[in-house]
Amino acid sequence: MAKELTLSIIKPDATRRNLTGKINARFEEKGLRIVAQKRLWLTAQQAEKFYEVHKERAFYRELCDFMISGPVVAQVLQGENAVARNREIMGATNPANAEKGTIRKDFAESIEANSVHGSDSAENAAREIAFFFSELEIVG
Ligand code: IDP
Ligand code: MG
Repeated sequence: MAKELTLSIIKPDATRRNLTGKINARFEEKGLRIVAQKRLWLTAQQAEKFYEVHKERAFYRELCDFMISGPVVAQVLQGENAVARNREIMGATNPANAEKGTIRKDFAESIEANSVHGSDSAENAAREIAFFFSELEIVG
């Protein structure tokens, strides 16, 4: 299968606990390559736009507030089947349901403060990558 790209975000609960390196080591150890990366503090408007797909969900407001509570690290991961592979490495949304050895099982604080975001399809990955990065910033 061809190499694929996916968008990953290390969320504010994880940057606050200085877990950026530990989380990135999981991706690298499991065969994904970080081909673009930036640390930034999202504005409310940016968080609302990024999570627009969830705007009808009960947790939308709270999620946006959480995502602007501290810095995040946005990154593009590259590898075989990267979208699905990243979702496996991350684990289930709710850390209580996440498999042993996943990022969320080992690091998440709650269903909301769950340490990482990962695109859920190739189509969403393309949209989410374009939200944060220009083509020039992605170096495989
Ligand atoms: P995902 O991040 O595993 O793809 P989504 O359903 O896309 O999960 O939800 C986006 C984010 O919204 C989650 O990662 C989590 O931070 C937050 N979230 C999801 N469900 C809940 C909930 O029931 N309560 C509070 N926050 C939630
Ligand atoms: Mg999602």
